[in-house]
Amino acid sequence: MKKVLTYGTFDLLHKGHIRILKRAKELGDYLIVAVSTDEFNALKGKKAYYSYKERKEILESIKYVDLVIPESTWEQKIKDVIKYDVDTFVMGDDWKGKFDFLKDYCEVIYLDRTEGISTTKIKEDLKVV
Ligand code: C2G
Repeated sequence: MKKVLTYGTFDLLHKGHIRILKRAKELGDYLIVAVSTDEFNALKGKKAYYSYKERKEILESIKYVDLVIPESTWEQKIKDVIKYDVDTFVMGDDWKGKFDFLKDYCEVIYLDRTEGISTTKIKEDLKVV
């Protein structure tokens, strides 16, 4: 069984998230998503609208997703790749090159980001002027 792993906040789920999860799943048979905890988001300078628990519940309802685990540090990726016997690590290409150190442990693939949509854009567009 080919296992794929990806990381993210996945707040205010949108088509960009769905498309990367779909393409990530197409690279294997089992997709693990490490979703950022609220505390880790604070480290990333992000404040998610949905809590970790809610974002986890939403991701678990997506047909492409097989397992959701917490992302609580920048340093956990190698441990996760080994612990879950991951074959392929996937991220959007806004992260291109940032996780190449994982190439010693698994395949590393950066997929094109979906243009024109982001959680930030959604928040901006919904702001009542
Ligand atoms: N994404 C995308 N297209 C968009 C928006 C996001 O393909 N329009 C992808 C991102 O490239 C990322 C994933 O969706 O691979 C999740 O995006 P975010 O929730 O913004 O995650 P991020 O804050 O980039 O956190 O350790 C890695 C970090 O946790 C990544």
